[in-house]
Amino acid sequence: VERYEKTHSEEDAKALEIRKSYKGYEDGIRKRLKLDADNRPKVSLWGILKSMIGKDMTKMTLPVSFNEPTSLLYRVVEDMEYTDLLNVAAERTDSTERLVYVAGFAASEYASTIGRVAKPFNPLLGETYEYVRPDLGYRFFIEQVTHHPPVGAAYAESAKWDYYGESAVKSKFYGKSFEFNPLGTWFLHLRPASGGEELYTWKKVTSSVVGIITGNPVVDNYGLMEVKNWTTGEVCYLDFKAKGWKASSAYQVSGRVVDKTGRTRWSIGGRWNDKIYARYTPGYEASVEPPTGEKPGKDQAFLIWEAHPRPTGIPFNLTPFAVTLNDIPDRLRPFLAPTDTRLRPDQRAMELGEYDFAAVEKNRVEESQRARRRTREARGEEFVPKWFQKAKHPVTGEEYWDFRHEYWKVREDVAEGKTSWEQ
Ligand code: CLR
Repeated sequence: VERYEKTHSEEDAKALEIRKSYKGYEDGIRKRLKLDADNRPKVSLWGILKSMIGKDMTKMTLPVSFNEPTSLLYRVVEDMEYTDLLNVAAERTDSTERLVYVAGFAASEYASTIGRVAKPFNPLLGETYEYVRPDLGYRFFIEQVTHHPPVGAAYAESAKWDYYGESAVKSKFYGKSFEFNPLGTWFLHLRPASGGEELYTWKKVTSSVVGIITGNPVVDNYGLMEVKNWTTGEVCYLDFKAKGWKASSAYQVSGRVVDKTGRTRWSIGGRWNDKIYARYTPGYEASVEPPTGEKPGKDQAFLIWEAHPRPTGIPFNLTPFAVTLNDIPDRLRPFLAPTDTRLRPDQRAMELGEYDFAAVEKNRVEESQRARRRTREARGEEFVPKWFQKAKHPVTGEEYWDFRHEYWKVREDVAEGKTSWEQ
């Protein structure tokens, strides 16, 4: 497809464009929260949830002590923790090898779910969030585009790749488990160093909380994931195994990369909470054991991804990456859109351990959201997202949320005093 053929000067132009968004991020990332331990009251999940079997999470009113100081928007940005894999993928000259690393990236986001049995805040309609990493060369933007069902549309970009999609999660509490089923497709445009541009897509697997009844709730992730390269026809199949009774099956992920004729090229295996390996297995699929260092050779497995450590002294079981998200340095404040999640007082209070104030503020912002909806309804108006529009995807033909690429331009104009956020 001609649209996806780009030259390297365009890649440089893209890097320059992204650099304009670095304004406000000069102070670098935050390493800690004010709290070094959370003292949320320990409540029995089952005690509260047992009367809610069959409901989805949006229909539940839960005490704020069930929350973590993140939002569903932040949970999407958390996909960005291991973008180094996308940069590695772009450097590989063999397209099946690129797919190995892209699949590693798709699997990498699950490590952050360990120990996170808490409810992220539900974004308000039209709430936005921007996140820029000058040190890593990318920028990320997300907008809550619908409230029922809750959908966030996101767009991340770097010199070598663009990653976008929607986070729409269907949830249901079954008693034995609480299931979260992501519906949207994620798209990746990769610009390999060897030239051209490729499109990859995949859908996320199911996340679930098990062990609620026995009082030992843990997050599991399971299901099949198909990472497809639309440009070459190659596919990576990944199987996330559900946690069974045997400890050995926990966190297991395995799979293979096949070429466009269906012939296996690589086998993949490991644990999504720890390390994932690949092994060159032309024409057959094989188990993937961590390399022993003994018989080095082309058929030895090699590491494609490793989870970052979880240092102590961070509350709510957040990852070090998640800690950086709600930070609001003084230098950044003047550039933020008024809809930015960092400005939400309830999440800020939660992060500071002021749980009662968080509950009051959460109630207040949600009430004013209801009032805005009533006004819209009385006027016969419908909410229109500001930065994304529904469109048909030019390659896959699916409906998706198209980023109009306006946000960063407006931000730049606001920074130069040429306009204000509410034009
Ligand atoms: C999974 C990966 C998706 C985005 C996503 C959306 C909803 C998240 C889910 C992820 C992980 C599990 C999750 C869920 C919302 C609520 C649920 C955080 C990140 C937690 C574990 C529910 C806790 C139970 C409460 C009732 C206390 O791309």
